[in-house]
Amino acid sequence: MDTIVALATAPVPAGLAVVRLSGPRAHAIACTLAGLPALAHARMRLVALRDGAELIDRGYVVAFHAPRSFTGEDVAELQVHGSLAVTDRLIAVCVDLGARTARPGEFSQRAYEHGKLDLLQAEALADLIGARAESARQAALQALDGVLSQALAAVRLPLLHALADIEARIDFAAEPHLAEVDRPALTQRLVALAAQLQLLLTTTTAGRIRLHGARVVLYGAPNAGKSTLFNALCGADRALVDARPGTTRDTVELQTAPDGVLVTWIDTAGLRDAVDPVEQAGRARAEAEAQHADVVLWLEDRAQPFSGLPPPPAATVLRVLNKTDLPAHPDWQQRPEWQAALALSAQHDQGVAALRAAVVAAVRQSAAGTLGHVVLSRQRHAAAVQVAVAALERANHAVQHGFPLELLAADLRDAALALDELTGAIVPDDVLDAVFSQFCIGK
Ligand SMILES: Nc1nc2c(ncn2[C@@H]2O[C@H](COP(=O)(O)OP(=O)(O)O)[C@@H](O)[C@H]2O)c(=O)[nH]1
Ligand SMILES: [Mg+2]
Repeated sequence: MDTIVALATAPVPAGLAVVRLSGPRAHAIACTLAGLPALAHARMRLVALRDGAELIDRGYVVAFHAPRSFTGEDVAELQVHGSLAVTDRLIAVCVDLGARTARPGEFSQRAYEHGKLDLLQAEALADLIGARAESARQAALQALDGVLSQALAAVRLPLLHALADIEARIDFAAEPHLAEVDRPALTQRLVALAAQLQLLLTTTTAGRIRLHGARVVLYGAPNAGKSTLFNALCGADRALVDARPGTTRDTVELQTAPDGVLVTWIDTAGLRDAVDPVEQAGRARAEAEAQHADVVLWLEDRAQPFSGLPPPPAATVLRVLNKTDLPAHPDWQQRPEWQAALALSAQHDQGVAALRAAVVAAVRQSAAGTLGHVVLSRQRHAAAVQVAVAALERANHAVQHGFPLELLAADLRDAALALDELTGAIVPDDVLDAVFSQFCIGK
């Protein structure tokens, strides 16, 4: 096994930086740099780090002895001044002394290979490092602690028992004392396992919202004040909003974290001229955004009559009446569905905080999930669970129709395999590569 080295902190000037080594030569290289004969486990030492006679920097060195380290291998960390000149030179010397530079995610991959983390936990670690809000930090940390792995084990173990049961009957088919398969009981077991997985699948939306944020779309007729409200809600000045001007999409997005909840605000733009075909395309896009939104803010101008827009196609719609600083149009008195609408003035920042709080509450509800801390957070997870559910359904079909036990066993094996791919117990190399290549170098 090679010894790898990389900068574990961000490659920018900073107060401190950490260079990390992992592998059989990690301690020897650190000792050479520090001029020490040996390094005790987990004890920091202030040392002069030298390339031969030349001082590179002064800093701390700490060693972790296998298997009591992040990767499960011998690890050494050099904590130095956060200068790229220092860390580049240190890494170059480590390479001279026999290390090679690490690939993206290679430290985490080694931790996985040495059983320090399962694949779900390795992904959770990447999510934790990338977490931009409390909701994401909490979700990632729960998964890192193994709550998702445990929820899957609770399905996998009974599944393996059922499989072992069937395989025993196949292997000892000639034995007269072995009872027939109790098909109704087996059906019951399989249905229960499939239901557990289906429940897990329902957490996918909550997982996405916790880790990547809820999509909140501003919907409404031109001039309702969507862009003004967008800016007020984001608490961003124009410059920041303009940071992502009409790219290929007709919408402007900005992410903030009010109250620790990640929200991507989406202003649907381009609804300027009702007869213009471009405007029609813009409206179609706005409607598509609304359809995929977690929350839609339907904005109307209270000083004007109702726009006549159709209700947006979304699960959660919050009705908002804007321009309360102007006299209300009498039309609104005849619209009972708008009586409970939040009234505000985007331009004068009146009522905006209340709307933001209402959005946070709605997002919290969508992120609540059905299994507490357990959420599926990636497409990979949902896809694998779906494969397992489909295999269990095939197995059930086989049981009910009296198919040969061999077919039943194959279906159960497929289901178990899908779960094993998820945790990484058994996993094809391309899946591994896909997971770890999402990491940055040094993680
Ligand atoms: N009086 C008043 N005018 C507003 C308010 N919010 C927006 N406007 C004005 O309404 C017009 C349209 O606003 P804009 O945000 O561009 O609407 P959009 O087309 O829905 O994005 C602009 O002239 C805004 O200044 C408000 O609360 N009160
Ligand atoms: Mg606008």
